[in-house]
Amino acid sequence: MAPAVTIDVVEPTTLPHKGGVPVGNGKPRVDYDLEVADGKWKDFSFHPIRESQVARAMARRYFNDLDTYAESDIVIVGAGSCGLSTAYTLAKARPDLKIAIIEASVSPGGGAWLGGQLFSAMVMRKPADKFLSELGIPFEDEGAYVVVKHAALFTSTLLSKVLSFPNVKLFNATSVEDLITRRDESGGLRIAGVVTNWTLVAMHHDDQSCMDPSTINAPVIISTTGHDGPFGAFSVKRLVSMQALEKLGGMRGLDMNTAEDAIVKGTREIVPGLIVGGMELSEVDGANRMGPTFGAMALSGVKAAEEALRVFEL
Ligand code: 48N
Repeated sequence: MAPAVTIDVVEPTTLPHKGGVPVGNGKPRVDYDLEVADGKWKDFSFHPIRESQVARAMARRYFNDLDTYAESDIVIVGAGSCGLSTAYTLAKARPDLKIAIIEASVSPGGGAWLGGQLFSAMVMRKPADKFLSELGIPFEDEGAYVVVKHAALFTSTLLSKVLSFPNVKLFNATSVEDLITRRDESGGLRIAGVVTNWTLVAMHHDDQSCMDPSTINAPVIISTTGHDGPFGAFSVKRLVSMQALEKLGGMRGLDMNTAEDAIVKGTREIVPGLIVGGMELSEVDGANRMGPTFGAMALSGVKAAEEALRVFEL
């Protein structure tokens, strides 16, 4: 078996132009010393492994996380731009809190991978540029608003920072199927956790035998599941079906100026233990939609985090 070859990065050597036309932006070509490069691959091999080591490395961590977060301090339902902004703000402010994010899709990020109508650039109206600066995300300043060159730059940067916090665990491809409820002494309803299942399981309850869910207990749930759709507005629709909310207001037509202020200022605890933010809130309040501008999602997330922190004020 070939000896494990330690991979040292071959420093690129700047070779003089070989008489060719300068490539790229006119800077000198940078070529690897191909002989050295070839040499390093000749005896290359990864460290040996047994397949079960990979299986155990994944399973041990996943089931340890399930055990750890079965009792969380805060559960965020939905890892779209609002949910991720909430998670970032909370995790940064309170590294002592255990924060579980439940995301139905395999890929978190919700609707924030593109700006609008599949265009790449993402618009945020000021003062949401302050959140971008906090994250170190570059943008073009257009006066009343700023533009991130690609929405994926915002979402991937935010997601990577959220996942880097040691007190945050993302359970993606996992759906919240229901809410855990309690009655207080006066008979009032309080939300006390979430009921979860793997999304592929949740999508097949009608064609398989009983596939019961699992649970996460938490004193605070922040629901940011987006506006109504196949998965959207989950928690507020469930509040109506359990008669904890009389009815939904239903999202109204597009009006950027009205919508973004209403969503940010309206982000709040809807019933004890359940805070709603982002576009899910538009379904409760009958707020307008804002279309392809995302500042309200970021700042609704900040506000949702602040509402949750009241519960944990030291
Ligand atoms: O991106 P969304 O849908 O929701 P928000 O509120 O974070 O951001 C909304 C924003 O993308 C817009 O809609 C923009 C501003 N346009 C407005 C307009 O006028 O058109 O993310 C929600 C996330 C998604 O990733 C879903 O997969 C997830 O929530 N989700 C769930 N996750 C777990 N359990 C559930 N039951 C569930 N339902 C939805």
